[in-house]
Amino acid sequence: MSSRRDFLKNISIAGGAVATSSVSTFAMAALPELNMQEGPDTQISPDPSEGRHYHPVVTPNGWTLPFRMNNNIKEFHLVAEPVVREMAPGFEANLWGYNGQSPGPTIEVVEGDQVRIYVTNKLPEHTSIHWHGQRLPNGMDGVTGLNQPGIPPGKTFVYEFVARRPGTFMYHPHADEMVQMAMGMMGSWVTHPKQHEHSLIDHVDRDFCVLLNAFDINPGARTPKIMTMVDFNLWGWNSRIFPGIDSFNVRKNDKVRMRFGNLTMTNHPIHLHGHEFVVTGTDGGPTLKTTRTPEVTVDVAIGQMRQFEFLADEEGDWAFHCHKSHHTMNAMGHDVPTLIGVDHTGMTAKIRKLLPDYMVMGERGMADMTEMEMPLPDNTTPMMTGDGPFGSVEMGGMFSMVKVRKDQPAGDYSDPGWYEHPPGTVAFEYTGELPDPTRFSAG
Ligand SMILES: [Cu+2]
Repeated sequence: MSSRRDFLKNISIAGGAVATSSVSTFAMAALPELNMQEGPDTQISPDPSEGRHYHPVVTPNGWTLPFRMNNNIKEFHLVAEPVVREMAPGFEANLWGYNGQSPGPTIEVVEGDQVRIYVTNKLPEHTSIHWHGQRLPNGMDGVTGLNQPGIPPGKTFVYEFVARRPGTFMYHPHADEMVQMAMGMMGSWVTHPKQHEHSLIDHVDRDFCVLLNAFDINPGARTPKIMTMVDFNLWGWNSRIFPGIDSFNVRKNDKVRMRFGNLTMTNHPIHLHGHEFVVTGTDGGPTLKTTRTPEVTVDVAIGQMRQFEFLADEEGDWAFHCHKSHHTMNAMGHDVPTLIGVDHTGMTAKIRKLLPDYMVMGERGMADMTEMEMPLPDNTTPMMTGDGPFGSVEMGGMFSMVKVRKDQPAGDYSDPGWYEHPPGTVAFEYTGELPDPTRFSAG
């Protein structure tokens, strides 16, 4: 922990989201300043004060790593280390990550930038970083054993390459990969286009960056089970689970870009309500305009990145989630029998004589789970939860909202609260006569 305290001395007051513009010439010879992030609040990056200009992305519940310019080279400093990540209020996980959090900070550069990244290893085993999707010299590709030796604990390696293509990329270890990725080691990388006008890359008003994650952490535990291959129980965006994921707040008629990367071991069909979008990019770069068709769900397969864009022209609080229904649940067991239709009359009282906390679940479906007072272990989030204006949203995991408002002040993208529906625009109860439905009869 002492080295950790040394890092803390270097944290900038605004949580690290400040470019390091006042580095002395003497310091230029040393490692770039180490910026750390301690909490899960979304940090908004200012426009860059050095290097080529770009419009920074927003990493929900995350941040962008500040850089310094050193003789025209853009320098970053990443530290691989154990971290504590609050995945939702009341639930912390012991993960591995970078610079204080998991996922690591987003790295933002401009096409053509010469980039130098110092990587210090504070893990108990060796690591490396693979720059997923980048064109770079083979020896900078980060595969331990193949392209470089692993970075031993306590050592710092330097990666250097030109960010040749604009687009959305990811970074992650290519050393003991199963363990290190199961522990949360990953980050986003955005290369902004060099030209202000690009034929395939439009200007957007809001630009969001999300990494999909899967963890297997038993209720009450804090450390992921690293051997899990399929049966994960926590599905996150930027290592947060609903209701811990910030909403995506936009103004009506904003052009919005979403960048989703998948370093889990299954695919995630990401679904947006109330709007259509087009896929404008993959990890291979911007898509051709002729390939762009309207969609409301895009499957982000394993090891893929998908970038999609839409005009936010419908006001409201629009659900935005993975469409795998098990991925919008928090920790649960999968070996529970289906009890719909089973008559439990009298059984609970009998079993409670033996197990005082016993509850019957599922005989009317699982929605009761959101209201019941089943005792949960400490450091656990209910499996479906999240209060909305009409009750429980009954969601967990990979779920958030796109909040579209016409009266959001310019430049203010704070959470506007719940949408106030115009009168007569909310589904309502029918209270008239209910005639017997006419049913089809084969006779
Ligand atoms: Cu999913």
